[in-house]
Amino acid sequence: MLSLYYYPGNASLLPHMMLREIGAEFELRLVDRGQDAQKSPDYLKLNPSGRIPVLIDGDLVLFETAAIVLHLADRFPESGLAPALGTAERSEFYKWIIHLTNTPQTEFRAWFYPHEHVTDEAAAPTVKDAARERLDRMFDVISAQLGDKTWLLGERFSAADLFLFMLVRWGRGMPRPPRSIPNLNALAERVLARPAVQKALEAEGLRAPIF
Ligand SMILES: N[C@@H](CCC(=O)N[C@@H](CS)C(=O)NCC(=O)O)C(=O)O
Repeated sequence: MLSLYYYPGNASLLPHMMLREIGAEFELRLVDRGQDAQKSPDYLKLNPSGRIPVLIDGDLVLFETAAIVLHLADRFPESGLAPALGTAERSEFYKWIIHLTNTPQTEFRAWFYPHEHVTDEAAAPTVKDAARERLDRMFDVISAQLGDKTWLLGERFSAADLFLFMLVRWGRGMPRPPRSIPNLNALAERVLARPAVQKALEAEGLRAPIF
């Protein structure tokens, strides 16, 4: 049995959407951020960083969203959420998962949690502003790479598109939201139209406007 520790709209949304795409049997376990449950002793045993998500797969306890993505893609190859091993497409897939996790996803931490990056709280707004500028540039780079392709890998949908969808969603409160970039908006709309994605959003209680 698979269990996903989640909070609505958090990084857990990505593996949640994958589990729905796969059609796997799984349970959702809410981490109550209102109570700081991600910092509770029980949760820290699962993820010592105190961050969401965690996936339990039998005896395996996995934290780090990108690791969970790669694990699920390998565990359910028939889902087609990643190209076949050993292909050039698979390497492109790795590129995107790693780029999205360690470039924009990491930058979003500075945007959402600027106080973590300062010793003087008064400086937090400038950290947020600088994160916004970097995120704007990052989304421009992703948009240029995507071009007029349907999905990040071209004609083939993959978990990387779910990842990008989640990040576009996270940027909805930015002065220049990523959805204002036409090809990013079009990709996010295509992802949003997928029945599995609709189910995940509904289960997390996320309603329009989604991004
Ligand atoms: N690198 C981690 C980052 C996870 C992360 O930052 N999760 C956020 C929610 S999106 C979180 O747990 N925030 C609450 C906190 O840091 O206390 C991953 O990808 O799993």
